Amino acid sequence: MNEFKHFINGEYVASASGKTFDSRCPVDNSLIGRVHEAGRDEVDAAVRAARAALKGPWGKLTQAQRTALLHKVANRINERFDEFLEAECRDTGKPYSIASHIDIPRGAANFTAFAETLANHPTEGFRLDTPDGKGALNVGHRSPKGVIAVISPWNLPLLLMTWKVGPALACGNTVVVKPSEETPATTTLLGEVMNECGVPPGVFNVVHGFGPDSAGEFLTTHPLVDAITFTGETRTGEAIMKAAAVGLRNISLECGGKNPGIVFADCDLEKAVEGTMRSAFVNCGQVCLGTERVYVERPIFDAFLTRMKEEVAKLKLGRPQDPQANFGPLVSQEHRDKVLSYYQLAVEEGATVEIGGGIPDMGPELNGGAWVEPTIWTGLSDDARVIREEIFGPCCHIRPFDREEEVIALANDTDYGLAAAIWTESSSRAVRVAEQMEAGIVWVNSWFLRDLRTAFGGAKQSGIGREGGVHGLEFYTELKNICIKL
Ligand code: NAD
Ligand code: 6OD
Repeated sequence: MNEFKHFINGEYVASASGKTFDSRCPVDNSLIGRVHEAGRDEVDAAVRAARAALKGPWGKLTQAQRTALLHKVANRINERFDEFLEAECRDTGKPYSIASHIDIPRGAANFTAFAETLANHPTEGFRLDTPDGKGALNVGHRSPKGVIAVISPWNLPLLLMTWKVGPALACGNTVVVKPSEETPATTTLLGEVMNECGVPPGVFNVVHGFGPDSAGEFLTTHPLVDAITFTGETRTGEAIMKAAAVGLRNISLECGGKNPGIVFADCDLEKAVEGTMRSAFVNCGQVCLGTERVYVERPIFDAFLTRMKEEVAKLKLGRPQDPQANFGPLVSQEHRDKVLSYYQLAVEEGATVEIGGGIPDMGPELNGGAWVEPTIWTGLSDDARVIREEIFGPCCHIRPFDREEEVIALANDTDYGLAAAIWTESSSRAVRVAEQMEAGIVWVNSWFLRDLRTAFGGAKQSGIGREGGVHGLEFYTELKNICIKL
């Protein structure tokens, strides 16, 4: 039986209360292990360990020494690649073919990319003229923000956790991570890697549990936490923002989306189909950047829909280890209930189910898993709940449009503003439309193509702040101006 304990001050510790909860594999609902649930005491111990490490050996390292350690961490994740892969796929059910390309390599790369980018970024300097003619020099100086609480989701567990832990540590902070209750494994395993690489105790801490009245709330309300970085649902982001208001702590919020894909008649049809297939169905549709609303210019609407249905029919559902499988289950039974409720709602709201819409028969060994069919709808009105609310499942609605201004208005008609994908072979149209998208990230003729030097984050209810590249510096460091009178 696996046991997932907290990782505090370099050691694995059980909950003093003895409270645990089950971790189940969504492929077949089998039991993976028991997860210890942190109470206030474990969270307090983790935060205090992180505080002590700030001023201890971690705080005394040079930037170059920290950078070298973070490279070591990335290398060690790659050396233990198969263990991370197996743990991630057991927790999430995602195919090895996907996690071995996306989750684990990016989990490692998040340490090297940010260590390099942040270490090499200059601060500002200004020479000021003064009445005595001698002048003054202003020099920007960045110091670590302090103890950072990292609250992460279940859809890309290692990738999205290290996406925050990497820059936090590169900037000299210490962290307490609260991974999703659904996916505790890879974050727990990272503790071992930190110890193997000689990262000082207390720099990286992990507490397990749920959100309200559990580890998430205890961590975000802890007065010795200096800032909170969060990825997850918009409603949870609101709760975290309220918690952060006490003590005026800084926040970085990466939240939900209801992202549009816009397919113009002058696109390369096969490219658009391939990209939209990925953006709607990869990771079983559980990607915040995924496309749930597809708008297709009328002359190619029928051809696009036909090709999409052909490609959906070819998706291969199967166990993570199956090399042919490119489509796994949803993360949990609870999430499956939510997605299936939208499948039913779509029908009630008048959708035509073009393909899917139900539960696949996976056979006796897998029918207990959280499987749903990949699904395409047409025919919904623009104010349908299925069009307006984030579902976070393998489904999209495809609607025709006639004019560029019309589709820009439709794409922006949402409370969210995370991402958009535009498919066109006209570069001037691509730029014109991209500039009008109310979103933090716009892809043209691609999707989820990530350059870690670029800004990442959402507009409107998709988040607050930008991370990635040097943009994370604003959140992960405190910028001080030192003015020297000459
Ligand atoms: P969630 O908001 O339910 O949970 C995220 C984390 O917050 C979990 O660790 C959870 O335990 C914790 N949490 C919940 N309530 C809390 C509280 N009151 N206080 C402190 N912590 C609390 O999200 P999820 O279901 O894990 O992930 C799916 C959602 O995440 C989707 O909405 C998706 O769009 C979003 N997401 C956004 C991005 C992005 O970059 N914008 C990336 C991935 C996922
Ligand atoms: O690739 C990334 O850096 C990133 N933050 C991806 C987010 C995916 C959301 O599900």
